[in-house]
Amino acid sequence: MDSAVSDAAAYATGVSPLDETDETLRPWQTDRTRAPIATKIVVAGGFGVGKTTLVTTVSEITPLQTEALMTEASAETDDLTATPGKVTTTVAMDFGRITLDDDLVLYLFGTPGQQRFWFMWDDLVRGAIGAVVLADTRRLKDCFPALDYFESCGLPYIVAVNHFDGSELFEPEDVREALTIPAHIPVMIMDARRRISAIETLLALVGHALEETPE
Ligand SMILES: Nc1nc2c(ncn2[C@@H]2O[C@H](COP(=O)(O)OP(=O)(O)O)[C@@H](O)[C@H]2O)c(=O)[nH]1
Ligand SMILES: [Mg+2]
Repeated sequence: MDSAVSDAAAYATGVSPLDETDETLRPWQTDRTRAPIATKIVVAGGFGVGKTTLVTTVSEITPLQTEALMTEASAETDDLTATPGKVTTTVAMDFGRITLDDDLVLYLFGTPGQQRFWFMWDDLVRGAIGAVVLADTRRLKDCFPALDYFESCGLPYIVAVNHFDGSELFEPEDVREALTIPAHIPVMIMDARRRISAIETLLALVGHALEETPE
């Protein structure tokens, strides 16, 4: 069985993907007095924009992935013109974990991009503190549905442009204007393949979510 599928199967049978033996233990895993603050973050955006890449780049546990090989059956629904090298697609969700500052644990949930899986979104966002909406400047309109969704449900979000090699590099303010993003919402340019860059994006979201929902 393909490993992505077996991971998904383990998840479905209740074996937690956190029971990984290949990770180094974090202080909060051994010292009960250092209970971490655990938060849930959603990573959204159009098809092929880099959601799975971002979760995989930052996760300190082997990310749960539910990638499936794409077949010709999806040729009409999933547009591969901008990502011709893409051979798999996320059919349910991505899941990963990252500890920041030793006591802030982020659980990352990547949404499936395809519209036919949208029935899952209401479940995915439940309990989340915020969302990162990934955008690709070659296909900006692909992130409109995610923007609309978070606007309408009131979940704090930031926009992160995943800059692909060979695509034109825009200033955050140009992207803000093109997407009509309100001034108080951070817009960043990042690279989902670079851990530091992806972590900066997550920190920006955490900061923004704290501002939006003061306790
Ligand atoms: N050049 C470049 N390629 C990327 C970047 N992020 C993702 N990719 C590639 O783009 C493709 C789609 O990414 P993926 O994470 O599967 O997209 P998803 O559908 O949003 O989960 C993959 O082949 C990635 O290797 C990036 O920042 N730069
Ligand atoms: Mg994916």
